[in-house]
Amino acid sequence: MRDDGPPLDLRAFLLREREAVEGALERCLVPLGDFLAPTLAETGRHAVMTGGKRLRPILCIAAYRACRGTRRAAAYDLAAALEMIHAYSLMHDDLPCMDDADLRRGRPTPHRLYGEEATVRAGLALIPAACLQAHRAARALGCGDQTATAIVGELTRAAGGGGMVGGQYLDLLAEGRALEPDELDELHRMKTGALLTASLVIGGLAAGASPGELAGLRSYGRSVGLAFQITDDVLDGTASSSELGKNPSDEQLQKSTYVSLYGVEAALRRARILVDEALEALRSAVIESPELGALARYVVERER
Ligand code: GRG
Repeated sequence: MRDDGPPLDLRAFLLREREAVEGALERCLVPLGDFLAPTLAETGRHAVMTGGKRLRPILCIAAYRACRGTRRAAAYDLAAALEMIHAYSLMHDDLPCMDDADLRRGRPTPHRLYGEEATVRAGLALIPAACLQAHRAARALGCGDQTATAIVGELTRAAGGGGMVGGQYLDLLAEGRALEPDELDELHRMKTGALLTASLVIGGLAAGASPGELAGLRSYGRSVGLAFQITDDVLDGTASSSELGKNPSDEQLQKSTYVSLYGVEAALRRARILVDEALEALRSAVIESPELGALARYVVERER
């Protein structure tokens, strides 16, 4: 990867991308209102539209561009599907039977506002809605049937038992128990890393990336995904719930974290090494993308 062009104004880039992603999310919520009762549609809207960094769709868009995708505006409709899956995962993660959280992104969690039943149902409705959205958007971007199917397959595998759901299951089993480093890596590669990686691969698939480029994006995602989680643990362990806009903390939930395992300094060192590995993965695959370069660094430098 060449990183010697004009420096990217990351702040402006993120603001612009978030705005475009949110426009696409608004479009995605329209069909949801057609088949969900008004309270459920409102619960889903709260979960999808209440802030957040929008990192997964932004990674998807950056990968699409890095692999010479040209239909930039339409690509946001594809990227939005990743945020719909992410939104469902957060609303269910916060339920009393999981993390029992009151606060997310500085706002009351969906079940505190709309109740558990509405939160479970609206969250579940987002899963097929995201798959449909991904398929429709891929076709609208000009992807053939095979590629559109591969994109939906990538999304569902990342969200399923071998990815996010499997990682969450390991996480719930691990509460109150000290995990070994390899176990913690495996848990987070599934719980957090799988969807982040899928975001990149989906962007690449939609742009018609070569097998080498797809492998490079996958490898970048694997490293960035873990670096992201390590930083998440450091922020969780060092910032207050009002600074982070969420509660309870991992410590309160008696979870093993990269901070409890390595301490803050060593955890951050490992995150930086992973970022270097992510950048090296781009270089090896000859993917030139100042955006993906800046996003890898952002993942460990962010403050929330
Ligand atoms: C039934 C076992 C079972 C699972 C259901 C609930 C669930 C599936 C999965 C939850 C997995 C989960 C919460 C993953 C996300 C981890 C994470 C680091 C979230 C924070 O992401 P950010 O920082 O959030 O990107 P924002 O707020 O910026 O969008």
